[in-house]
Amino acid sequence: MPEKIDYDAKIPNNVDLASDRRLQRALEGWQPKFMNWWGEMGPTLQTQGVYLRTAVSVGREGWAHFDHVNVPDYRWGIFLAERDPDRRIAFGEHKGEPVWQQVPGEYRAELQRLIVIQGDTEPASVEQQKLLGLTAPSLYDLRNLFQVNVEEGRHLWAMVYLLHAYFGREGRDEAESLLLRNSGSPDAPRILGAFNEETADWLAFYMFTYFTDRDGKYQLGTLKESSFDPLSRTCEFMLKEEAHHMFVGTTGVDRVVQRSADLIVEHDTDDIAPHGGIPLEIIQKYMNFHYTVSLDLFGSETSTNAANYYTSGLKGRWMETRRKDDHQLTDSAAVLERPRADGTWETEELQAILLLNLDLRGEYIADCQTGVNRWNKILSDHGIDFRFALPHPGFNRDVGINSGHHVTPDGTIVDEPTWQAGKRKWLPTTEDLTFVRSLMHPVYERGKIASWVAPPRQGINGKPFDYEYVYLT
Ligand code: BYC
Ligand code: FE
Ligand code: FE
Repeated sequence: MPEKIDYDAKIPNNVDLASDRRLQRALEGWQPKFMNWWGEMGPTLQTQGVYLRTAVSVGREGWAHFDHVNVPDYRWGIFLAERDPDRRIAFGEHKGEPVWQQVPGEYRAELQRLIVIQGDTEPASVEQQKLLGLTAPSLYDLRNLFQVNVEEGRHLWAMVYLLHAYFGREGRDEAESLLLRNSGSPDAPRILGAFNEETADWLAFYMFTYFTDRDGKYQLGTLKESSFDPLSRTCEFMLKEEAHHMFVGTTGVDRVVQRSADLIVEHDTDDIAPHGGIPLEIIQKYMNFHYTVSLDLFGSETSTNAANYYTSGLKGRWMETRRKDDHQLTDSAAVLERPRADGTWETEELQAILLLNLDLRGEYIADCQTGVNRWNKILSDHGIDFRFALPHPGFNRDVGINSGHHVTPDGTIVDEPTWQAGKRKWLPTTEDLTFVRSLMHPVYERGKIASWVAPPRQGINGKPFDYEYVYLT
């Protein structure tokens, strides 16, 4: 199994593409379509070079190389984590059998669907973030935006490789369609709801990379458990890149909270808008929005789709191999909290295998809480009493058992008028969005930063904050 990445090839790869001429030609046919899509739907801001990380190896150490590159010349490639020749299926009815190197006929449709859904989110996020380069708060942030964008582009490549290599003509058609749907398009929208929302400002970008990229982490984590080994190995490598996206989100929100807290202390008032800061209530509303649309990405709490994926061995649980049970779940139970029409919650016990989306969502929620704790620590260190909180998982939901119910952030089921009256307090209003947008001005002098966010503690790859991360014309 070749481990070194061939950078002389048109499409950098470690899958020995050169040995399969048909596949290579098919992917080289898709490549200019990808470049057209990038040109039209990718970042609006043109630069003379961005200090980017490019994958050069998939090994544990030193997989990345940093240098200024012209963004359209980024080497998008196909990189799978190393193959474990002894790997066996860890769950479901095929548990213990060797993993699959080809797609079993009976699971073809389901696997293709999972890969298409995953692939659809990657270019969608680039489209959502298209305009952000016009208003970045610093060159450091601008660089991080481009880094996230090129890697989401590479994640699209990762899924397109699987479609081309393993799903024949249908797979090639799906690969084309991934470039034809567009975020927010009325005729051909992206598949999942959250990926049709605008990422209209940088606070939204930090929230998106914190909450929505984190859904990516958990979904990729379950696909990494897949019995279809090429999918597993692709996801394993994507997860390495994904860590940086979440870093951008975590530290981005840190820095906004830090700046707001500094301004509250400095001016001895919560009303920091006149001082160019974002009030804590608005940060909380953004959190409520991005968290809840991300919860929708886990699908319905009860899902026979998810149960079938599990039994067939297509999609596992988070940290499947570390779980201490039979990895088949044929007779385990789990509980679900369901809103009732009379405004109370009922607890229902169901087969665990029907509640796998809920299981994954639970892992995700616990992880999200760690961010909230660190943001609250910033507030308490400043002697500020305000505390951020994740809303109840029933709040503001469009997918699953809570859709069609009105649930407040503290978990009270309310009627329509109460919901309408409360909404302004819980979710960003047009005025809030307009205000945040009014703060978004590009700050592209080295070492300078916008009014509403603190500088990062550290730069990228050991470089200082005032490094020239992006060459502008
Ligand atoms: N919007 O059994 P159910 C990332 C549909 S993010 C619209 O509840 P299932 C990234 C569903 O398709 C990670 N429709 O759902 C982050 C089904 O339709 P059918 C992306 C939705 O299948 C940032 C019906 O409702 N990866 O990587 O168990 C930047 C009932 O389905 C939605 C994946 O999602 C929705 N939100 O679970 C860049 C992994 N939710 O069959 C990238 C692959 C459900 O009735 N996807 N529906 O027509 C999956 O594993 C599953 O498809 C889902 C849904 C978890 C998404
Ligand atoms: Fe991604
Ligand atoms: Fe990501």
